Amino acid sequence: MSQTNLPRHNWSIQEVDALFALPFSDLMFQAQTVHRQHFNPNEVQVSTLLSIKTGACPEDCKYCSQSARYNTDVEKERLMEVEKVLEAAKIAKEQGSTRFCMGAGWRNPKARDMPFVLEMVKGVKALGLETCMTLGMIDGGQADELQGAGLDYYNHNLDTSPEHYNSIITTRSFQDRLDTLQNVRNSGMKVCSGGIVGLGESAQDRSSFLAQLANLPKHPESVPINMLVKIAGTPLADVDDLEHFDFVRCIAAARIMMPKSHVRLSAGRDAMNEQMQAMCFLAGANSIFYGCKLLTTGNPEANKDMQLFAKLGINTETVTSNDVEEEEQQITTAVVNQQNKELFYDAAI
Ligand code: SAM
Ligand code: DTB
Ligand code: SF4
Repeated sequence: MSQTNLPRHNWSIQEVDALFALPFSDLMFQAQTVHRQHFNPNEVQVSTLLSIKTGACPEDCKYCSQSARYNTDVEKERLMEVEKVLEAAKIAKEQGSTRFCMGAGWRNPKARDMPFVLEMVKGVKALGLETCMTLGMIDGGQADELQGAGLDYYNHNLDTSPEHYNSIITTRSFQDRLDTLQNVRNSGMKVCSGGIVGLGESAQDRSSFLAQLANLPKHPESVPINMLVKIAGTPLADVDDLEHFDFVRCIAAARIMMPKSHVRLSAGRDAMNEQMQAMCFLAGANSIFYGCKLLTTGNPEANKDMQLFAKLGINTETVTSNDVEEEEQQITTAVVNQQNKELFYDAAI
């Protein structure tokens, strides 16, 4: 472990390999030690995800249900109306979510889409929720416009290692992704960036991918680690499963390498039992997507998550970056945490 508590930006792939090679218990101990230096280990941030524009995407990401190039079951939908998005955001807030993430199946937003997207940001923000969007590649001007409308986070994943990247996506480059992240940073928005494991990559690819994230000039504030959700009809529909312990190791390594970032146990929870999810929290994951749907695939039911949190003594994290609504949000979260405990005790009796 490093001698100082300062986040580092000079990880070599060999150093990351060495983390992965540690005995599981030693890696978990390091990850938990780092986690407790920077976070309350019994708090998890919860975000709700909504697909505001689904399918017919021109990109060729081999894992994705929304690419127009593969024959998947996803129904194409136009950009949602602003009012419908705000209705979904209100429900997410009532259920105790503190951040609302809106995703679009786009290569990049077109000029004609921007006014609608900006209205969505303003409306969701006015509800007292943190806002996040993932719309594909954005240029500097679009990043500034989104920031100006009140967007707190922009999600854009590196997805995998630079070495494995061309086997997964050919319609945009790894450098394109770095450029979008730079535009987001320059605008002053917070960066949400992570990737997917279980794409058939090697162990070395996982080290290289995490080194890329940790060696960014500033660590992303939020790091989603997705376990591939296999989609029928995509080229990765039948790829071999990733060993679950290797997924937990990725979470632990991300925690150690990006000590102050929220590490999100992202897609793939529906295929994990409670014990596996608990192990991810022990490894330093402290954020989840909450609500029964991700973008096009399923996620555990909200009440299941609340029961799991109650069993583990986990509270949902309150919003700290939005002073105006903070008090109201704390009350909502306190109520949800209380309901959470009651749910558990009811179930236990
Ligand atoms: N179209 C935009 C883009 O690609 O930047 C935004 C939406 S896209 C669905 C956001 C991210 O979701 C992807 O970069 C990928 O990391 C993740 N993702 C997509 N499909 C997934 C799947 N089947 N399993 C796990 N993660 C997935
Ligand atoms: C991220 O890293 N994971 C989310 C979010 N960013 C946009 C998306 C997960 C998508 C899972 C597959 C689906 O539901 O289509
Ligand atoms: Fe399109 Fe995003 Fe899916 Fe790639 S990941 S196909 S860009 S929606």
